[in-house]
Amino acid sequence: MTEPFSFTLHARDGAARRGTIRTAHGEVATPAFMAVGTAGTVKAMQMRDVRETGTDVVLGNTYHLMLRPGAEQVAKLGGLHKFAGWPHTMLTDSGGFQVMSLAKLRKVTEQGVAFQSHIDGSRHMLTPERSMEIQGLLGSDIQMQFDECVSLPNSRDEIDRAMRLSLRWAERSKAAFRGGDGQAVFAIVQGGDQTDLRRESARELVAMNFPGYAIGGLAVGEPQDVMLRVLEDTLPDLPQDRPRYLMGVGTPDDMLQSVARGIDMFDCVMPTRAGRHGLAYTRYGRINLKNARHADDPRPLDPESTCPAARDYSRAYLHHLVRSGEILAMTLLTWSNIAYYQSLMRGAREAIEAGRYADYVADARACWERGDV
Ligand code: PRF
Repeated sequence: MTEPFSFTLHARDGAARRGTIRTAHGEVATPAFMAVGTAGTVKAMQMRDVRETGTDVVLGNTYHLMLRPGAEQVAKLGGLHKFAGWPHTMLTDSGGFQVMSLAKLRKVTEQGVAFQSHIDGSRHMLTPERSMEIQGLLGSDIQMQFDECVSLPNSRDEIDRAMRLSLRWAERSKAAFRGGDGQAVFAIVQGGDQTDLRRESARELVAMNFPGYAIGGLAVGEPQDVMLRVLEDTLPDLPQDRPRYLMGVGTPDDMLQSVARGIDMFDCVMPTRAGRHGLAYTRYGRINLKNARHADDPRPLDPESTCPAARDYSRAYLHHLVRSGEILAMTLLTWSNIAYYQSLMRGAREAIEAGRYADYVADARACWERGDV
């Protein structure tokens, strides 16, 4: 028999938390960065190498997988873990956020969202019930409620409307969730940049007693100080004994600042997307390998990294690969970026355990700013 889904807190340093999530497919050390694997692949990577970076969770998307190859097809082939070759914890997003950014001719009603596929124009409907059914067919360990995220800045009326709709969809998502042992459905707090709406959203969701809570509707156009203020307003209303997940965030600095305020989980396309565009995230800050100044540089991205991509190839060679449009450039930079994000989180976990998180953040920032030249 599988153990139930659980979250254990091991240590605290200020508001920062060090914990372990247990799911049907293993343990997740928090604070955690989850690698984005939208269509059942962490683009350009083999799962073996993703795992080797220290990744505990890969994230899949309801929206992409329902359109191609289809949730029923994935289920027929044994579920997403088996299909994608990732036997560890999988989290799936519920689809609404991706519908809003990718689909054509979207129409939001009380029932759900009707839209046309960005792939072939075919018509579909996502509702809380269908989203949870799809996430069940995919078999993910952590499933997200169906919600509506609005961009910022936005009118208070619009933020209010989407937050209340998301609360009603949270109820319906929870009722439709069919997970077994070791699986869980998380709620998503909305409310834009409005403190009172955020707090109302959080309190209503807590009353529904979810096993985990996400903060949605951030990193959607607002400056970092607004995002951090919203976290400070919202997190005290969430229970200490449940994991908190900040969706779609962020830069290395966004993550360290959010951990300091009590966030446990992140996902972001930044390390993977940037890696496909010639950008490296390293201990020494962001390095644009397209830049001619790297053409003669024999140094690796980081000689002390445990990641072969960061340690075993010169910047001159990576520059050459990027300039030549070689596939290997994408693989190596994605790999190195994920490895850096994971090392940053590993360091955060160790620092929280040792009660020196503030120093850890100050040191990381100093190193980004100093660079390596
Ligand atoms: N809701 C969902 N997924 C998301 C978001 C959200 O608000 C965000 C916001 N940054 C990223 N991914 N369901």
